[in-house]
Amino acid sequence: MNLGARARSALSRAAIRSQQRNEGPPRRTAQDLAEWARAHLPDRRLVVVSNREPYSHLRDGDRIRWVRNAGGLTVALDAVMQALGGVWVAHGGGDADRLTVDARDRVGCPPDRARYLLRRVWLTQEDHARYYSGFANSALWPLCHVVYVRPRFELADWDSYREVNQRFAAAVLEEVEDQPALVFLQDYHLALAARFLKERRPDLQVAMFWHIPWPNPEVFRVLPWKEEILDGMLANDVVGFHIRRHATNFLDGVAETLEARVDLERLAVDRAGRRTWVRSFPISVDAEEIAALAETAEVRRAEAEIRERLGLAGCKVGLGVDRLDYTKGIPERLEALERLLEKYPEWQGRFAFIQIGVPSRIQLREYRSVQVRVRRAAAAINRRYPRAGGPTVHLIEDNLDFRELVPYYRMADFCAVTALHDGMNLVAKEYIAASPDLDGALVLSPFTGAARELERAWIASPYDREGLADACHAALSDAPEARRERMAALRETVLRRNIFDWALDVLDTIVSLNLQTPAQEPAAAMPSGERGPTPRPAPGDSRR
Ligand code: GDG
Repeated sequence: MNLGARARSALSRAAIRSQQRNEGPPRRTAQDLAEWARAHLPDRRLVVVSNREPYSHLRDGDRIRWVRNAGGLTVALDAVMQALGGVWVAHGGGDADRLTVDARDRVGCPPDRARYLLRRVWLTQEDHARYYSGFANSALWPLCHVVYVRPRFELADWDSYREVNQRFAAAVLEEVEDQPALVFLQDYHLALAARFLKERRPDLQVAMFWHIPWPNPEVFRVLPWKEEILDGMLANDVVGFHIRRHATNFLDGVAETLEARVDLERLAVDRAGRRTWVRSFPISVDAEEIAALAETAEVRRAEAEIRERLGLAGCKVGLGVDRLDYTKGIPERLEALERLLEKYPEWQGRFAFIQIGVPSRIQLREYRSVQVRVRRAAAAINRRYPRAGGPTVHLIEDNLDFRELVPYYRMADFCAVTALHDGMNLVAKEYIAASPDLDGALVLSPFTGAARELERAWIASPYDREGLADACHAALSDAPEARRERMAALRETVLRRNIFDWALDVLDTIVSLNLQTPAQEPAAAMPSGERGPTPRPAPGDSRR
């Protein structure tokens, strides 16, 4: 063993010991976040804005019930809002949402013990078809994820997107009245909202977090409304991405598209007398809560029940958990698993794979088509490699409650996260947080944001079927001590930076960078790395 490998192994052993003693670096908590807000936002309202609401109300016969919505963004920010209070502005999508709001379209959340207000914005079916399914999910989503699904650009979708962004901004302005506020916009549905907010209230602090990748300028420049999208985003004081590459892609796109001073060293854009800071903040999960949940007797019982129900006795188990989205690389994963069984026949009959695939955006053709591909690939494996206890691939097309998901995480011998391109991918971190006995392995695509942090995962490209099959084999056959070392190191990473660290970093950066933002156009010389004004390509320019 060379020196590097020895040092890494010693560190991992230390990590195992520290995991076993449940030690580790001091962790940020919801309490820390609340204290930070009391100290730094004493006289300002906090307003979070996202398309998706954290809780929906649904009709259930004569009754109304509420559900907490799944999805990385809503789950993460709900924990933050419960700690901080304030207002969350979002689209009211539940069929009983209108029946549960007050005269100002607000409802307390969580509905059983209100900690903050949810202000619902109403969208018509036409808005939904054009702003959400159209521009957001058929233009921006495929544009930003470089996965070879061609984006569709429709003028009517774009018009609707602008109009809905205006409506979200109007709801925020109503909520803040004439008070100072920090408005935190979420994701690609709301790229124009900051511009509408600042037009009316230039004094508001406004920041945006872009939860999905930002493409390189070669890809970005096909967007017919690229100037307007960038103009909208540059109305924010801070724009955040998960990783530095997405931030620099964004800055490169600005430099190519607009007349602006792009400072690659300070990661800032100066334009029309104001500055936008661009930063990376890798998001995480509420790791302690997931870890605690995974240790409960209820989860252990559920795990045993699942093993029994799916006939998994004596079987190694692999797991995938995703929205059924073409970006998540699910068909590619199943093809690699078929190759695993072919190339390493010792796993035939001794290995089962559980794929939880939450139906998503099913009104769009590409999403229906990924669902069909996944079903076919699972059926093909089950035909070719039958297993005595039950099917080799169990496809669960259901939206489970998060508590129901944890036993699957806990029981899996490996979890496969094989996104073709992703912002972060929270499933990778949730799986690690839910593996307290260190008996698990992560097979991870290098095209996820998580791969930057989770270096001890088995990194394998979903585009390389052979390599991915080999990585799954390695994850299954690794010696027990080596597995534990890897998992301990991964857990240390995930537990070191949880969702509260992310929120604190983002909010503290917004507050402190805003203090540094020059009121006037900065006259100071730009440091090296600066790019001067970039000429806007003329119409008909061959670079378009
Ligand atoms: C976007 C970006 C970025 C899954 N199945 C169920 C369920 N889930 C939850 C998981 C996890 C979340 O959904 C998925 O999070 P991801 O991060 O993988 O992906 P996206 O939803 O595409 O999120 C992504 C994220 O925003 C945050 O910034 O990481 O890159 O694409 O939390 O647990 N939850 C429940 N039932 C399920 O069946 N309750």
